[in-house]
Amino acid sequence: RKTGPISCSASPPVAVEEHTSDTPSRIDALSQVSGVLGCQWGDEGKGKLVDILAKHFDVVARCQGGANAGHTIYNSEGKKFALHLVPSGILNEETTCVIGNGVVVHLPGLFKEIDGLESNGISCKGRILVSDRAHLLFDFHQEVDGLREAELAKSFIGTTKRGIGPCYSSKVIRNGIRVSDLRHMDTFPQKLDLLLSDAASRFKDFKYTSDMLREEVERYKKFAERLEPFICDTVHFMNESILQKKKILVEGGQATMLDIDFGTYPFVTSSSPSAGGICTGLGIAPRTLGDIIGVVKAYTTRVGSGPFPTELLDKAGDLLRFSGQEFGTTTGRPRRCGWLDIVALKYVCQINGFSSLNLTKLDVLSDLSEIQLGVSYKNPDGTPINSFPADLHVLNQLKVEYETMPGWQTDISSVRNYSDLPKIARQYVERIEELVGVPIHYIGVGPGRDALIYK
Ligand code: 2SA
Ligand code: GDP
Ligand code: MG
Repeated sequence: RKTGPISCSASPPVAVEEHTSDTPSRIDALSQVSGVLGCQWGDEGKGKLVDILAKHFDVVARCQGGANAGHTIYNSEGKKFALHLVPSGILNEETTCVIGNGVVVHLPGLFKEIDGLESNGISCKGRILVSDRAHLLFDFHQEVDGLREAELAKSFIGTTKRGIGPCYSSKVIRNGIRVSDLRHMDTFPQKLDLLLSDAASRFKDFKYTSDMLREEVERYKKFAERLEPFICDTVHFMNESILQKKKILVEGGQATMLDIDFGTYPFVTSSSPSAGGICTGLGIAPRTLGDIIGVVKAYTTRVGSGPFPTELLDKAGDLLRFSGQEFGTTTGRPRRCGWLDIVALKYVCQINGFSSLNLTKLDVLSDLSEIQLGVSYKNPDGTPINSFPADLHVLNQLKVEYETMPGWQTDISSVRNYSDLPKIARQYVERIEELVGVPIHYIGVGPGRDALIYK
């Protein structure tokens, strides 16, 4: 059960027991360190679940990705918020939000997000902690993202152009600039010069001048001052919070099918949105992790290029896009749509060891007379494929075998008890559970906070 406020300093805060007698037992039973991760290609509705769970957790932490994430949430009055870097726990005023070491932070974007939240009456000061080990994502990383995509021409990744790949590249090649470097403005210009010169030598269209460096340094001097109260040794903070028995919820961005290792490489993001990314992106030990909830849409969507075995390229896909309002939260791009892919879901369940699933957007399927589930893959010669293939050639040629189920053709958006769902809708839910072997504990039937069924 959630306890009182925490400070970033090492001094232990007083723990205040909060009475939450109306908490659904599913939420009460979640372990001290829990996680919410995407099971498909992102946009499953992770933000909504995190926002709902936040009031039962002391800390909500992001461990990877950056402002490529787009998490749409609604407050109790139905006001919409689109979050990118700030964790989706921010609407719950007692929750501390951590931006961990594994996140890449674009400061102009972060401040814009904070200003937007504060102008809506949501206080951020003292509630957002930014890791001193997190890497800084500069505007030039975004420009390079665009240049790289242009260079790839027809085989472009379809990135969000938020500079994610270039910033993680700087990190891995070891000339990245971290939040803690903002405390040493004397050496900062030299480090930034190295980064910008690198980009200029690599891309002929990247124009780098000494004025540019001077202006950027001046800008970052101001950012450094503004960021100072938010900077925290979040590794220490997270581990102290665990010792103090605080409840911690980790919010994943993107999803396992976009994971740099497990996704459909190279059509992936540049971080680890899977369970492993929680430990490396926050500095907490694997044995501290408890429940990890996988969020899976009742159908599948993907933005950007890359394999999508169950994609619907006909009117059925358009129908899902419009009923589900499938347009990118960050870029507004139309999302590709298709049926639920059980082969991919089983693969993702194996990698993450989910304790339960949140099936979202079940309401979007309500108009359909028939629903299909992709249950197995075959090679063009008819031989079975027993696991999710790494090879793009195999992925691009395989045939999906479907199970067809009837649609329930009834509006379910106001249903709040599992037993009140039409029998055919329950059969769909239970067939998914049976095929993947992980229980579905939460079912989304609308975008609002209340539109959740506890099973
Ligand atoms: P990037 O920008 O380097 O991470 O892009 C690499 C691939 O990862 C995909 N990606 C995403 N897919 C779904 N949703 C994301 N967030 C936004 C949203 C996306 C948007 O919530 O809607 O607004 O377009 C996200 N972020 C990265 C991306 O499409 C590439 O396939
Ligand atoms: P995230 O990136 O996983 O947090 O997901 P996004 O916020 O990018 O996209 C999910 C979209 O679906 C958002 O617009 C949510 O408001 C909406 N949403 C979430 N759950 C449900 C649901 O159960 N039903 C419906 N109709 N919409 C939902
Ligand atoms: Mg999203």
